[in-house]
Amino acid sequence: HFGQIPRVPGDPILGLLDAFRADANPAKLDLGVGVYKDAHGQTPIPRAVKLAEQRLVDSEKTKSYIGGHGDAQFGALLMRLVLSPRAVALAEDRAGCTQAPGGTGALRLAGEFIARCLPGRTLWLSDPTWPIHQTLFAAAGVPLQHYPYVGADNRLDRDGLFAALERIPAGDVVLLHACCHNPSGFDLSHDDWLRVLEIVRSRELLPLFDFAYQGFGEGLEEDAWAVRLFAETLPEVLITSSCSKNFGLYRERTGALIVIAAGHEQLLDVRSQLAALARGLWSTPPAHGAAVVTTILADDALRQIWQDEVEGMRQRIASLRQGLVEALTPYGLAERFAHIAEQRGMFSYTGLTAAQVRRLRAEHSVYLVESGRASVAGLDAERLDELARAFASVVD
Ligand code: PLP
Ligand code: TYF
Repeated sequence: HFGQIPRVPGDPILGLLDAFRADANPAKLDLGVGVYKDAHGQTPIPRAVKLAEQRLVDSEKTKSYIGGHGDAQFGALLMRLVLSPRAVALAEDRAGCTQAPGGTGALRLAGEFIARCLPGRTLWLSDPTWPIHQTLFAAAGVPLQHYPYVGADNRLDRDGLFAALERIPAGDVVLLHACCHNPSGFDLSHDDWLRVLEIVRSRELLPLFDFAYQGFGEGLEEDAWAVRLFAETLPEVLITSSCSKNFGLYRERTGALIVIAAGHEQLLDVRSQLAALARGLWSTPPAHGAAVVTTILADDALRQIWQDEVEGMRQRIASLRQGLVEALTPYGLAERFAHIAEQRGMFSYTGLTAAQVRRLRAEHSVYLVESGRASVAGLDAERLDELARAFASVVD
């Protein structure tokens, strides 16, 4: 039975948490996992979530199963948040939402759908991308390829990106980070997106947007710009939306796969397949997180509280980015690390090498992913100078 089972390595990002916890140095700094932290180093439950949960305790009447696509009201409200209430695909009844356990569940469902219903199509991922993309799409049996995204100079490789997209075989699927690219923090400009759209349209590619950080880049509406552009222009789009970060619901596993099809009948065909695939994965999705999101989005007062909280998180991260570059100035490193202030979202590709990251950890108890990715959302404004000093001591 279990005697011959090989041991495999753990999650490269979540594994950092264990190493961090085991580190006895009181001056340790965790810039590993992408989880938002407030000024007290806590990952708080947003006030809007607490208020919604209190209401749910009183109003919830059953714990019976929700359907295979999840809660319909959640789906309707989430699609309006992502696509806007005025989206053409909503008016034409060709957009549908399938609730899933987190963005990860939605991505896995998308992977199963591609593997089973679009056989032979290759899925193109950015290089680099969130490492879990590779693992979960490979597990679903989807053939994978990469397109360039960040160059050797640690800058967005626009030319490499466009050239590679132009060569993708017609009909293939291309995964695009809607905003706040994980791991690099480099996002496309509006002009870049228009160019990507042109290539996707002319090559007849199917875009799959991973939308895990709505609200963390420029704002809730602004961050949906690319998704909405594609959704308004193309007949078919896939979007995985995660409520983990912007609602602070991480462990409640709340997300969805949104499908836009060419017409209502095609949408029903696709949705029948998604329900069947989801049945084999998790049967029906967890209800609590989606009920919280529904309660917040359906209530003007709660929604306002939540929007202000998301904006607060976004601004805090932006000011930490600025603060870190300022803290690096006395060390003559402001220019070298200026990109940290220009990147978007929770993460920054610092440009530090794996060897430098290992030194940061061994000599300063500062934890980054070996790729040089720092979770800016985990910084402490009081300790930016310490961090700058640590950076200065490991760079040449
Ligand atoms: N996609 C990206 C790029 C992410 O960084 C994350 C983060 O955790 C997810 C998807 C999925 O998040 P979750 O499954 O926690 O909703
Ligand atoms: O990239 C990150 O840090 C976040 C959190 O298996 C995360 O997306 C990391 C690894 C993982 C799940 C979530």
